[in-house]
Amino acid sequence: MKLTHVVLHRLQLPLVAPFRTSFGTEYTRNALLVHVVGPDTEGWGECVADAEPLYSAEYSDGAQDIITRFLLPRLDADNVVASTLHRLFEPISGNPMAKGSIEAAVLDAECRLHGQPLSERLGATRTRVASGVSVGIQDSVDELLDVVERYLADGYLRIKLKIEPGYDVQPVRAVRERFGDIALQVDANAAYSLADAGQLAKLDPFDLLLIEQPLAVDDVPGHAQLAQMLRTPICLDESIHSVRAAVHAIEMKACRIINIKPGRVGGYLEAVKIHDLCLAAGIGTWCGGMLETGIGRAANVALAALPGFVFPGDTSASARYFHQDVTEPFVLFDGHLDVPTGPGIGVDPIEEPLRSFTVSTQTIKLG
Ligand code: OSB
Ligand code: MG
Repeated sequence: MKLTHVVLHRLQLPLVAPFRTSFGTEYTRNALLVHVVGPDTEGWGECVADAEPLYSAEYSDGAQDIITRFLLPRLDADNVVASTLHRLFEPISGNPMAKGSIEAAVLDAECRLHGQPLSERLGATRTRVASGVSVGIQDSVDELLDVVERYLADGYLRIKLKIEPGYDVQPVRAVRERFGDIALQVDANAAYSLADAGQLAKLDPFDLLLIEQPLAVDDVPGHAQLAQMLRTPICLDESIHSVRAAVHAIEMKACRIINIKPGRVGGYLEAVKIHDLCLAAGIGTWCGGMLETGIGRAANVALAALPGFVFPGDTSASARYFHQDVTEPFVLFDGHLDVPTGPGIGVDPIEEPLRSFTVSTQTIKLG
């Protein structure tokens, strides 16, 4: 596939409510959209790096720099092939979110060229995906109960509570007592250490689906030890940055479940490989999210339609994040999002919201 240029769009979308996790509070989604353009096709991808390097080492300005200076120059503009990009970018260390965003845009362009939906290209077996919602840390348990009540009324099929030391057992107990037998899980974003095992074990009586990334990103052995001490299944997010990392974590019995985020692992094709590995190894998976706009969400929903995604994902409706999305909004029906059926990711940015949310653009000529 021939490409002539790439346009990077930096966007700022206000969130409907601040999103607080153990690593910080986000008020705005700083999105970096990658638009690849050729004579016969075009495609869109979303870089999930945030403005600050808190969830991971990558951040928007850095990702833009890596993309323009080190990744795009490696492309052969006359022959860009999505399935070769992972290898092509391998000499550049790390930076999976930057790499994955280019791959996503190129995949979209390839699929559009062939009139093929991305879901089909990735191997999807479903036409709609079950949606959960990730609930940020609230100022009080009463406020948390109100927020959860609203999401359940919206129809979300699973609730994920963000936790941190000092805000764990009490909110979980309150939600369990108030809402009974709902599908409930927690995400610590690496805020605990192995010395907190006793405290984390106090979550066991609440029959959580899983506890996501309790320990540090580089502490896979610690998760293996913790797994022996908890009844609640451990799910890894931050620690799984590649297929290899997934293989090691599974061999070590550090997790029974993996949250697959395409950005974190360097792209949708790598995400499919981790999915396949998990399916073969009996490891449960679900599709995570990074507060994506409709561009990244469309691709995530396509991925989440693969058979190994046995738990509802953090694939929430546009309205959970934004008053106005940059695409036609994703809407919840019966707790599910429909998988787009058009070519590629099946959605396009709409000119007006795209323009008003854009804070800068950069055009890079290829070849
Ligand atoms: O740890 O899963 C996470 C959002 C930003 C960064 C990290 C995480 C999250 C979420 C929200 O939990 C997922 C979403 O709804 O997109
Ligand atoms: Mg997480």
